[in-house]
Amino acid sequence: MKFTKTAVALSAVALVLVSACTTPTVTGSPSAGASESTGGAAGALTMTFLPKNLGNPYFDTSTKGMETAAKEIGATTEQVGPAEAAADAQVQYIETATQQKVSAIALSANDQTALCDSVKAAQAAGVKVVTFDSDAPTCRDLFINQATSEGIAKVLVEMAVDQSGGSGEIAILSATANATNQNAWIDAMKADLKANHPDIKLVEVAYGDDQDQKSFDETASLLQKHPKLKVIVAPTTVGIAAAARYVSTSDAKGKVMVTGLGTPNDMRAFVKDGTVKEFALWNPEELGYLTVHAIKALADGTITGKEGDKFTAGKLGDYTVGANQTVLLGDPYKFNADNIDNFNF
Ligand code: RAM
Repeated sequence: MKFTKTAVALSAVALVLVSACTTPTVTGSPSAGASESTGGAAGALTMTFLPKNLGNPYFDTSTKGMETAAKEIGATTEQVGPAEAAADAQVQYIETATQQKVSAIALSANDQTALCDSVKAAQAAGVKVVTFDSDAPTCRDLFINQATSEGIAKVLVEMAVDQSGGSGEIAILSATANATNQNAWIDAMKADLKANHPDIKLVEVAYGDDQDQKSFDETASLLQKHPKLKVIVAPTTVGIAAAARYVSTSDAKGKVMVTGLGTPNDMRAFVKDGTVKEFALWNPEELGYLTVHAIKALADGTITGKEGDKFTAGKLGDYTVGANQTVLLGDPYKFNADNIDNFNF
């Protein structure tokens, strides 16, 4: 497993060093076209990074990992993306990258299938499309998965069981209703709850759309509609931070626990003030770093996406492509009052 406490603490140090000496390119419009050369020679790889949305600390961190790996391999990179996490808003960026004939697009897909026409057009023009974080399983060349859906769901359910005492009402505050990743995790959570925790009742799945204000408002509404609620599980870094902020200053503090997937830097204050007992995540910086090394391996023919293909991802070491053209980063990790100060992302 790559995501040990030591590895993350070291990578947090690396993150500070990296951010001190590079300026990741972030452009908000497809026509802005400002790209940053990371030192690539003629014929070097060019990559467009397209997260679900800009301004999300989770993707800021994955981009740092991507930029680190791009420097190592001499690739030229550009990050683009919409302000709101919507698939139709991502299409224009895929089309622009296709016109620019970049070598590859690293995409966190806001929908399983809605991007596939533009993804296929990119591929027909010779652009590799590699999803990371949130997949478009029927059309991409490769998916870099942070952890299995079952593994993520298991950790989320474990925390909900622990924080509810094993019975009573819980609710989920998700990202967008179409997000491939959250929907897969929620389906796996429902299966786990049904099979193993019949005394826990999932009363509602609400959607904050990975927007801070909408997530905050949906939290208020969940608390109002479900007075017996014990736990809000938000499997989104934006949602969990907004839910914790709401609960921390409301009467629900101490009665309704907030858990899910968050970044340690967003959640630290809420762990310290008792709103949050425990939450989980993987290392987004490592996810970005692995994605760029996988793109290089795909572009230079080291891997084709076939199960069993092997490549080396720089300092993270060796990886093997699994079923369905998927590369797995590792396991999710739990953060709580005992360990949160060891992390800086
Ligand atoms: C948000 C996004 C992202 C997800 C994390 C946990 O930042 O929805 O896709 O992986 O939360």
